[in-house]
Amino acid sequence: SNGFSKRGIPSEIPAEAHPLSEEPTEIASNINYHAQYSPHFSPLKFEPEQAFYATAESVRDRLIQQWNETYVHFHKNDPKQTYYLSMEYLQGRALTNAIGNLNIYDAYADALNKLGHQLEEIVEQEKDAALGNGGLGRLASCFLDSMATLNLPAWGYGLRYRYGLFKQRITKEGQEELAEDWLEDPKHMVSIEILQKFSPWEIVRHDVVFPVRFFGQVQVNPDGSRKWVGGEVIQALAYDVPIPGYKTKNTLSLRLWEAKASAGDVNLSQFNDGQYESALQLHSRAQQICAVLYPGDATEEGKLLRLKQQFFLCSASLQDIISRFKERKDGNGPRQWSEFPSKVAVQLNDTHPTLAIPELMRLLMDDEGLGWDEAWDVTTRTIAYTNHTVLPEALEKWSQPVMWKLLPRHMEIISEIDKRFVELIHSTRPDLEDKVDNIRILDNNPQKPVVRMANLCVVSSHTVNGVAQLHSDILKAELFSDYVSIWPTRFQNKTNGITPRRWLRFCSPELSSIITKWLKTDEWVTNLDLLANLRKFADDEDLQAEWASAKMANKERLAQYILQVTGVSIDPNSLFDIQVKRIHEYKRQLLNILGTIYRYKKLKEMSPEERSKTTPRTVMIGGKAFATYTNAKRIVKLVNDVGAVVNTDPEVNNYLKVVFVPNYNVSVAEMLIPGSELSQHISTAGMEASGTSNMKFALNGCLIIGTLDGANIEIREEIGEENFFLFGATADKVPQLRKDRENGLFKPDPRFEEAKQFIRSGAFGTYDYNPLLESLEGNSGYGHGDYFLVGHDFPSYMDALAKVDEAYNDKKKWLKMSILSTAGSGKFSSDRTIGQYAKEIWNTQQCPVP
Ligand code: NBG
Repeated sequence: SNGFSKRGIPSEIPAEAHPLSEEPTEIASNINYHAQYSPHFSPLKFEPEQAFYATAESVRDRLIQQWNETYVHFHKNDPKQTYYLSMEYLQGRALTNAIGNLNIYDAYADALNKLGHQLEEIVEQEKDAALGNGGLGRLASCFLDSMATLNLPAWGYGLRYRYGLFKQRITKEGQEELAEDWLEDPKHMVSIEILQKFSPWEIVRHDVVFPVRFFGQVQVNPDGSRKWVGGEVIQALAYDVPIPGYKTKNTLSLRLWEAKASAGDVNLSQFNDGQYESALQLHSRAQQICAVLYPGDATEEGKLLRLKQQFFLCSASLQDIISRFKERKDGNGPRQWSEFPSKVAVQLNDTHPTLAIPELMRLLMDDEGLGWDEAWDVTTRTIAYTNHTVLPEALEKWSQPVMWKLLPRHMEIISEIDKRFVELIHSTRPDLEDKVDNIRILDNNPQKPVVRMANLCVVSSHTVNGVAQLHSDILKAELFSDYVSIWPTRFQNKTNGITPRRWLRFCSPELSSIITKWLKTDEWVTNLDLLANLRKFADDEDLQAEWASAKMANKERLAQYILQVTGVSIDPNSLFDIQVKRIHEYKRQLLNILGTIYRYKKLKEMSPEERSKTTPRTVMIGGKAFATYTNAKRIVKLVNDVGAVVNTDPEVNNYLKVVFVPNYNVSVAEMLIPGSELSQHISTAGMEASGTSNMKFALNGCLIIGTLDGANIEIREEIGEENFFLFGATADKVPQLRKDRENGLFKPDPRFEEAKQFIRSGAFGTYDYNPLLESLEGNSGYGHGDYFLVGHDFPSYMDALAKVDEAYNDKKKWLKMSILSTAGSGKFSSDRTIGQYAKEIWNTQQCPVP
């Protein structure tokens, strides 16, 4: 011991940098090297936290090597590249994924052993990079993994938020939000000797900086050309996060922009006069841009900030894309702009990066001198748009006056696109004349003039896609039906997928080795359709026994975790029933908890004898509620209140436990999903565009109780309807059911009334749940009158739950269903999804690094 810390680096291991060796001893030296020479900590300490950073930096050496090779290879071969623009990425932790993809997991485990550490413990030190809200951000991260694994030339672009998605703490009051500082932990304030804000995975690119303008005015030049001038200019500085593919050299970049003021923006004379704040004004305004992931947009300031973020991402990314395009000249001098769409595919992840459209037009016309028609042709052949929701509140609309102020040149361009679209309707589609006000881009309602971002996307993209078959059908039949009649071939479906690396291979090594053993190959990790070969063994007793023991190990690990974070002890022999996702009324966590309440009430009424014949169940619900979404927060509180009563009720708590899993995030999901047996995907039909956790659960052999919504439909098709617990109204019936309800034709099921009454009786405490219960009553309308049809679907939901109990009691049958669920999940690999985007939207080809 060196006398400075409990644990120092073993002195017999030399500190040497062997960045590429796969020998555990050499890796240990390399980790040791980083522990001593990367100046984040005192070199005298080597506790798990320091060991994590040193390990991550050692892995980063390898990533940088491959990443450089990939860049050089792409530069030389000049393939068409995809640029994925997204305001969100939910990367989660990177260490296991990186060493898993690089195929050096065991070597790192050995190396750390030599240094006196356990890899499992080191992995736990890493903070989740939570630069996203939910499914949309996680999808972007799965897509990056697949693009790298499939050797596709691509870049991800996003923002380097200082604070990602908030951290959820559960108190007696319900949910509390805390700033989530993924770049540093408050406890580091004492343990980091040289304090820096950093993530070990990113590479700051001081050589990649672009100016981004806000406000200002449009200057008209003598030749009639226009130029955006004045206002304020903020610098976008690139941070690159290497994205390794699985067992390939190809390593892509997720380029995150950070906003900075330039050195010249300090007003030194003001500063010297003691006016520090105004001297540094632009610095502080620049800092605001990337400060938080989703600034509250209830205020005008909040809206403006969010719009600035969106533009910042679009402008910096497009300048970068254009400079790369120009850099790669062909043999005959500079490239023709008409070639741009054959070198560049830009994918907009929802409408958040819509401003890429007018920004590309502006750069082409005002900076590069193209005429309107040429610029429009290039833009529309380059841009494609993915829609992720039909919920009205998620369809972005920006105030025209705010846009004119912040982005005057872009508003000119948007107005011109709008005008030309209206002219097109006038001249070619008189039949749509009376609809033109709804489908044009500008909504000129004098009370509240807005720009409709989804309309701008549809009009300006070569391809528009939904994220599951039902969702894509609904887009075509409803939201975008008029555009379909104008451009029938523009619309496609791309059913979402998930990466099998993170979501099975690495999060459940136990189940993975069983699969590899029975399939006699591990090729399923990159060819997930091979899982179908498990079907023929679904009845095999040996496989079933191995399957059951892997599940049990994962359940025990999960039970440990739940005990640690909630203090509630759960029984690994009970049925683990999980619903985890953002809390939203349409996702119907309320239906789940009402069903659970009814179950509790019935258990209470039973004799001990009767009770002992029931199927013990552990209900776990987790997810974050948006900070200002009161009904969602009431649901979180209700689940916690129910848990507090049920879990301490000695009469029933051997048969039912109710746990709210706090702070649900990617890492928590990696723990929950492998240990799950039943998962709930119970949205009102037609409202969940796809869902992606349903795919993760199914892949891990967890059975689904669900509605015919989003990707549930396709999952059920693949794994067989006998292996899916279906209930609820179908999407086509929903509008009529809402009308019926309005006309007093809805007769609530007595069980539904009983459950609600039980809450009102004060069984779960004195908190006022009336506002929540009232959302289930009264006149129909968005957000009230049971718009989400909880009452309608309740009886069929209870019947489906009863079928679950029955199936679970037959262990062999359940195991078979579980195996068939995994076997039927091949379609839901994001490799399949990305392969389809590449072929059917981007027209890009693989470009593997030799
Ligand atoms: C979400 C949908 C999910 C879908 C993901 C990814 C938004 C706007 N949409 O159903 O609600 O799985 O996108 O496509 O976050």
